[in-house]
Amino acid sequence: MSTSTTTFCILRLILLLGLASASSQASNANVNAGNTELLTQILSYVNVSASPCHDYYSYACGNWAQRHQNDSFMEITGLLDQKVNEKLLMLLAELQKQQSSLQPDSVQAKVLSFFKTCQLASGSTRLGKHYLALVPPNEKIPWPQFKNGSKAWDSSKFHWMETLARVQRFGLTNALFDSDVLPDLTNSSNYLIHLKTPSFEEENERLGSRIRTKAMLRMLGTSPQQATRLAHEIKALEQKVAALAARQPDENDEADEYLTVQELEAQIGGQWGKYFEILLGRSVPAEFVVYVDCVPYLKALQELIKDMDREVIASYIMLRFVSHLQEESMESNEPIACVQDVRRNMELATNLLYEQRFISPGRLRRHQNNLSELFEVLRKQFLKILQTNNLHLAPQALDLVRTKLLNVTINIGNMPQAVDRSSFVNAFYADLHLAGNRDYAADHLRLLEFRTRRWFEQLEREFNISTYFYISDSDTGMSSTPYYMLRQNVIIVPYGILQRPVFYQDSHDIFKVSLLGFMLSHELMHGFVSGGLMYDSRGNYNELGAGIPLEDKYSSAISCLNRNETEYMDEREADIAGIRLAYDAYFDSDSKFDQSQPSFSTLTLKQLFFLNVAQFFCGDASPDAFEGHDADEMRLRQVLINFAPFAEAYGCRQDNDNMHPANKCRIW
Ligand SMILES: *[C@@H]1O[C@H](CO)[C@@H](O)[C@H](O)[C@H]1NC(C)=O
Ligand SMILES: *[C@@H]1O[C@H](CO)[C@@H](O)[C@H](O)[C@H]1NC(C)=O
Ligand SMILES: *[C@@H]1O[C@H](CO)[C@@H](O)[C@H](O)[C@H]1NC(C)=O
Ligand SMILES: *[C@@H]1O[C@H](CO)[C@@H](O)[C@H](O)[C@H]1NC(C)=O
Ligand SMILES: *[C@@H]1O[C@H](CO)[C@@H](O)[C@H](O)[C@H]1NC(C)=O
Ligand SMILES: *[C@@H]1O[C@H](CO)[C@@H](O)[C@H](O)[C@H]1NC(C)=O
Ligand SMILES: *[C@@H]1O[C@H](CO)[C@@H](O)[C@H](O)[C@H]1NC(C)=O
Ligand SMILES: CC(=O)N[C@H]1CO[C@H](CO)[C@@H](O)[C@@H]1O
Ligand SMILES: [Zn+2]
Repeated sequence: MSTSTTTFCILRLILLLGLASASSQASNANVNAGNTELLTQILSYVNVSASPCHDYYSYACGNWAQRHQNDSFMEITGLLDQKVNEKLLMLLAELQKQQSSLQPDSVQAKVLSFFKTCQLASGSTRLGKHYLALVPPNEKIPWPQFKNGSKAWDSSKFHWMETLARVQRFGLTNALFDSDVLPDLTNSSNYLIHLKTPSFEEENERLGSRIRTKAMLRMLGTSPQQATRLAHEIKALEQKVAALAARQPDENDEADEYLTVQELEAQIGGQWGKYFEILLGRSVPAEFVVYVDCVPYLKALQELIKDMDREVIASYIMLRFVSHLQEESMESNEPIACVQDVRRNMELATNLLYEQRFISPGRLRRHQNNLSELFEVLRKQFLKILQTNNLHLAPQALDLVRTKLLNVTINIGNMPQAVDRSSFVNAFYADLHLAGNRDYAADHLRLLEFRTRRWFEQLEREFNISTYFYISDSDTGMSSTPYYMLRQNVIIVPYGILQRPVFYQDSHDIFKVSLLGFMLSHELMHGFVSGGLMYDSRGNYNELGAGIPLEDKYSSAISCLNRNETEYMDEREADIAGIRLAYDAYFDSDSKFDQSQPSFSTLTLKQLFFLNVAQFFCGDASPDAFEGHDADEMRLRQVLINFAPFAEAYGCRQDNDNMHPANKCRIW
């Protein structure tokens, strides 16, 4: 056994002894010290010169940027991620010291191997060119720019669907058409391949400008003359495809269909059987069923591509592939970047190691109990709201909502909840074989392929909540923020959130119910907002649920909320409904929480509640840095101006103060 493991044993032992011998008085003192520490941090962000009723964001977050001027993160969740990364870095250093005693095929060894590859691989193994040499369009030809000397590129050997399937195995989606494995709309137990029209909305869903496209081609080895011509033609191809995708389907065309491979080939043309075989890496029978909501588009696409220069199509697919790879890479071999790289590529393994090293079984159980307890309080609060039926829903609709609410589950750590985790995770990674030869692209490609393969394997079994975890995309894998899975009706709470300042087991409940309580109720409400209500308790499409947002009272609440326009109405709904849930859970007359004035602060409990929630939104990101949400300042303002107890807590004057307009919007 190496020295480092011994050290941990001693450390653990001391901790245990320390706890065992602590008198209740001493632990009370600890609790108070913990509360004071939390409060000190909270107050350090406050700009006392700003007026809470005029601009609560300036008041609650005014000093945040200054306090964190030397930090690379931009908000509280970034701070938590940094803590997670630092812990993982320590864990990896420990693994490194024990390297010789690690089982070569253990999850630990695989995690360490990729971390070291990230750190030690030469820059040349990270280049797009190198990836492309490892993944040619097929086994017979290279990408056009790598062709042999003066011989022409043998375009007769290029088949676009085959090449697309080959690069999609590494996680590329949304190029030419989108092909993904998702739960069946009407039965979420079953996963199906969904073929969809590609989207061109986001920047990463299309190529850059012609100049950028040309520069990329040059970087990948295309000659200057070729690059000019190709960039022009590739952009033209993308524009034609985007135009097809934007075309409204004919009234007569079926909107969506379950089609067999055989039917696809007959209706659309193209070698779909072969495509799916390559994509799934197994034989696919002619009766294999996929879900297609874009038959006319796919027909038109086949027609379009039939007459195009194959070199242009190959180059288009190649560029989209390389952009995808760039997005999936950290482009740095700094230790923290490599930790993030491990997190995003091997999330399940990382979660297991983090749990084993930093959360003892006893502590995990206490966290689980505490979190479940908090969640049950929030659930009960929403049940109470449903009883009052503010929205005047019909009894069946109300029933649907209630059943769904009762069925929401929590998954802590994004881990399978009802199995032996260690053996589950080891089995999960059993057929991942990393080369560990300091070739970054080689191992990165193996990991991307591995994750995509596991994702596609969801086709082969029914959904099972006992073994469920989300095979996350890279961004989710690197983040500690809770999220809600619509089709599984599960809230996933990453381990990273269960630490200070968001969660401190022994702190006063006001800190927990405000910040973590708000995060959980926001996620819970995602199941009960415009974009969530159409799914029932099992995540199946439900007509009755889909109708709820169209009801009078609901739709006027939406118009009210949209008086300051937002692209992200679901988020705003979840915020506005979520704050009420968390607040009432604490302050309702029948709440179990202590409502007496705490000794550690002169702020009232209600003020503490709002201050702690508000600081979830603090940060120093520029307003246009937000994706999928309004900017934090806007989010906070909307939450508070629409929630009367805020104005009461601070004695704001109605219509005189910015933060207290008379007209407030309420959904549930
Ligand atoms: C604090 O608030 C005052 C009053 O609004 C303002 O003048 C000052 O710039 C704020 N300080 C910071 C650091 O934002
Ligand atoms: C940031 O770094 C500068 C220079 O080292 C130091 O003077 C300053 O106190 C630091 N700020 C904080 C909030 O730690
Ligand atoms: C290039 O040509 C040589 C000789 O004709 C051949 O051995 C080699 O396999 C070719 N390489 C590619 C990538 O086609
Ligand atoms: C969903 O599919 C599974 C497996 O095919 C089946 O057992 C189940 O009854 C289906 N559920 C519904 C609601 O149709
Ligand atoms: C969490 O656990 C602590 C200590 O075990 C307890 O005092 C507190 O009431 C619990 N809070 C919630 C919200 O469950
Ligand atoms: C779900 O998984 C658990 C654990 O592997 C297993 O015991 C159970 O039978 C599975 N349930 C279904 C319906 O397959
Ligand atoms: C939000 O809407 C209100 C009422 O129309 C308006 O007074 C206010 O300026 C808007 N705020 C923002 C940030 O757009
Ligand atoms: C997974 C789960 O919680 N299922 C429950 C959903 O709700 C119904 C009705 O309340 C229960 O019978 C299920 O057990
Ligand atoms: Zn959200």
